[in-house]
Amino acid sequence: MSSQTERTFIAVKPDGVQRGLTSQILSRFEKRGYKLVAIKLIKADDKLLEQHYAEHVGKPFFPKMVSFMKSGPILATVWEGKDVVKQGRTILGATNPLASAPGTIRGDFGIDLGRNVCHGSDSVESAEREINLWFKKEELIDWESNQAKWIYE
Ligand code: IDP
Ligand code: MG
Repeated sequence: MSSQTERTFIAVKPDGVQRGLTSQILSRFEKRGYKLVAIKLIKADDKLLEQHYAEHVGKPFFPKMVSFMKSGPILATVWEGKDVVKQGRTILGATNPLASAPGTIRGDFGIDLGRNVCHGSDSVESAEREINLWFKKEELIDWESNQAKWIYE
């Protein structure tokens, strides 16, 4: 059971929200069988983005990336389920959409690296850190899915 409580942070970036892709992205995680435990539309500020992308601070692309991430609302979500961090990255596709397989979100909806539609945590540790950055404890909802017995054996 505990393997089913792994969580990941998935965000639809401003390009994905502007292009009306949010419902399709949510749908891919829902249909796979993952459980939504938090969701909100948010306009990120410099502080949040510098913490979120701490590993990229100082890189040449960083200022442009931050201004893009501040250019509109982001749909922030948390999903729960077995192996959801790794599977979430697979559902998103490769960082560069041109290297992403068709069938992935970036492979289906993106072309340029700086407009790759979505974000997903890259490890269980990053997921925990990012979830705590983007959400307050009380925004994470514990609930039992009636579908669980049809998804897990
Ligand atoms: P990830 O989003 O797949 O985890 P990261 O390497 O963590 O990829 O990079 C964070 C985001 O920064 C990417 O999703 C992409 O939008 C942007 N990015 C990464 N490298 C570059 C670059 O060289 N030029 C422009 N944007 C970049
Ligand atoms: Mg990353």
